[in-house]
Amino acid sequence: MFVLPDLPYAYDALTPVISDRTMHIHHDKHHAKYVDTLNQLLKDAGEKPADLETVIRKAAAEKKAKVFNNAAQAWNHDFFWNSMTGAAKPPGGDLASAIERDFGGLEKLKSQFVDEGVGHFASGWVWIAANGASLKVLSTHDGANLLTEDGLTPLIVCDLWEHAYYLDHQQDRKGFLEAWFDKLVDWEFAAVQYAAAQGKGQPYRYPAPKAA
Ligand code: MN3
Repeated sequence: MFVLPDLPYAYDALTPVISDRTMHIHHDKHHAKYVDTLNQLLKDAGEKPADLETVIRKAAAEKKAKVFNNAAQAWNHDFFWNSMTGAAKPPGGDLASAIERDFGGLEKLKSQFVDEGVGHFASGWVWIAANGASLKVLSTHDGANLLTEDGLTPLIVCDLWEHAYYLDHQQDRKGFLEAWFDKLVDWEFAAVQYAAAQGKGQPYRYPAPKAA
């Protein structure tokens, strides 16, 4: 059984950009539902997978949409929680140099990230990813993520589904993304992912399942 990991901070750590109420609904209801549905689907199929990453790749290859959507959404949400912090510091080291080299600075990366998220039609996710040392901004639809994309390691992600921002920002996706980028990105987490993209250390993995 896959678990619903606890948030890596308090429910009110991300205020005022993301309220305590949004975090309770988003984590305790939305994220929990994806995990529960996935566990039920795996139980019905008699499967006991060792890790969520394998489930996602296998479901994508076998075109099992329901398993894929729930597994990928479980993964994406935990990755999203880890992409944020209530004590954000600017990027440093190699990652800061790469942002300067590939985008011309943090403000330009922000513009590209916000434009990608605003321009993304309907639900999905906006990512900063690395292909080896080089950085890029991209978005994926519905539950899709980068585990099925060869060579791409995600650094951070932001949820573009309306449930992520509607209570706090109503229809203002742009305002949400700007505030999110300025106040909440955990660049230290991104830096660990960036090192892993270049073969230094391990990238983020969803917590291992527990016996039922
Ligand atoms: Mn969500």
